[in-house]
Amino acid sequence: MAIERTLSIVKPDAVGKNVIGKIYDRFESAGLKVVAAKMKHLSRAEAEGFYAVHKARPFFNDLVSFMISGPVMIQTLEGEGAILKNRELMGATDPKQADKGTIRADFADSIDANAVHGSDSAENAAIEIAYFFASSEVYGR
Ligand code: RTP
Ligand code: MG
Repeated sequence: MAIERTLSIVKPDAVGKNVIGKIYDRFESAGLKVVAAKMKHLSRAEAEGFYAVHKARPFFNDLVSFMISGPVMIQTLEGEGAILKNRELMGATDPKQADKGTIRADFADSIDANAVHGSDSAENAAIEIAYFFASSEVYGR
């Protein structure tokens, strides 16, 4: 399988619960490497731009308000099949539906406060990584 990069965000609920390190351990234990990282308190405009694909969805305003409710930890992950691997580690969007042992099953409280974001396709991964990181800030292979 090819080496890929994906964009991951530890959302405000998980940052507030002090589990950044526990979530990073899931990535590293699965062979995903953190090749870029920054903590940031997003502005409303930054969060709206990041989630622009969801603009027409009924949950858009709640999603943006939640994402700016506190700082987030943003990282680029690199590894074999990184996009799908990260989605598997995260678990289903709604933590009640998420498989045991996934990040959302273990750390998320609700479909809104669901601990992590992960890119869902190669195309979106490239867009999302470039949204937060200059190429000079990504230290991959
Ligand atoms: P994410 O983009 O954050 O990695 O999550 P995802 O792919 O699993 O879910 P997505 O469909 O992209 O939705 C983005 C975020 O919006 C919130 N959401 N709420 N109330 C609802 O029905 C609903 N659906 C989605 C979730 O917080 C989800 O992570
Ligand atoms: Mg998504």
